[in-house]
Amino acid sequence: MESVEVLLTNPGRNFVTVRITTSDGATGLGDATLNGRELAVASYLRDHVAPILVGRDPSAIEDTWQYLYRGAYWRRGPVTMASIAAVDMALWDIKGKVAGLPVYQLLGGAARRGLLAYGHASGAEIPQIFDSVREHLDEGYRAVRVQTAVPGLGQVYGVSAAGASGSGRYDYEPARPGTRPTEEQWDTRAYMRHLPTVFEAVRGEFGPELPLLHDGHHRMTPNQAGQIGRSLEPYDLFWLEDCTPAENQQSLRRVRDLTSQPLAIGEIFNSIWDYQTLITEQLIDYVRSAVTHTGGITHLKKIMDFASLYQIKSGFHGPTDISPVGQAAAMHLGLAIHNFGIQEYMRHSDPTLEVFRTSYTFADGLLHPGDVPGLGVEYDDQAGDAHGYSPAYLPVNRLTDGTMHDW
Ligand code: GCO
Ligand code: MG
Repeated sequence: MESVEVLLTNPGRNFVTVRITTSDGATGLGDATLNGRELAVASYLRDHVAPILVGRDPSAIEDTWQYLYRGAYWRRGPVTMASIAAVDMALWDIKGKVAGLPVYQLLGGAARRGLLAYGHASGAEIPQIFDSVREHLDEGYRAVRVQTAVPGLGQVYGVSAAGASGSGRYDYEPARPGTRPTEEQWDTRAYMRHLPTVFEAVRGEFGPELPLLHDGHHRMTPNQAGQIGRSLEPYDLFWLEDCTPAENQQSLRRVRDLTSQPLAIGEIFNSIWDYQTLITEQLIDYVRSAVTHTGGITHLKKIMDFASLYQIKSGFHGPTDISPVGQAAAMHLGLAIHNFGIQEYMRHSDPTLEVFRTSYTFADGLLHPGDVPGLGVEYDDQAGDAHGYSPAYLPVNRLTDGTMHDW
């Protein structure tokens, strides 16, 4: 490796990208974006990773992974694992370009024609939710996540302010510009009373076939998660996501005892160890990790192979705070593994797609990473340099009495 650069850009939202150049002039890109903590990853990469990579063999992907993971002594954690992920992706990108093959071919080749994708519908009231679901169907989506406002509460995370008026679903932007997070209000009982009425209406309107998903954003206790899972069973959800914080993996036993609802967990996890109990006890159905936050293609492939022994599938995290490079990496991996389940997908904004030139496609509800050698994404320096880093944070959540809460 001749150079390891860290590129920061904000074409509407912040992205951290690693670009590795080899002595032969080949370049590879990796995504290290950690929403709201971007500068910590950029420093980790610039100050501690780039200097020790220069001069190393770019073809030695597994060895480089172990060198960064074991060599740091301090293991795991989102900053470390996003940094390793970005280097890993860039090395797979280079290997593909050198071989003249798309990365999915290096991972074993296509195991399906394309990746079933789901998008985010949301709204304040049922008619707006219907409109938002319809917009997705018109776009070709064959699976839709449904999020709703809650009567009595103000702005709720996951419900796009623009989407609430029936338009602007591409404006999904969880991090809000500013130097401090905004605060939202939360009431779990009000949410639990309201949510089944929304799914009853959506299922009634769109019929039994459309896969519907929902994200609980870690807001419930295991008992509450079991109750909401049970009350949603009649509406046949594809999955209920992050029903409870899962740092305590064993708490999912309680949820499983209470409901047969398919469960997806893991977007804030960053290593195979976060999944050990969840996978071996079959306490979840879908692995939600992002390639970007879980040590890259090399590590997430290991998690998925482990999960395959327990009939657990992928549902990789893919909001717009994963850059197009991270999205492409997820698509190559998803296309190649046997236990693919579904891929979260939202189109990035036009300014973002001017910085990151993608070659993946979305047609008839299916994503495909394309056949360009490597990951298939190019970085436009001129467009990237036009937008500097600017602070933006996810909101925080408080209960109505002011207590800090998960979201
Ligand atoms: C999802 C997520 C996102 C995250 C966001 C945090 O399911 O897509 O929950 O909305 O909250 O990516 O940065
Ligand atoms: Mg989520």
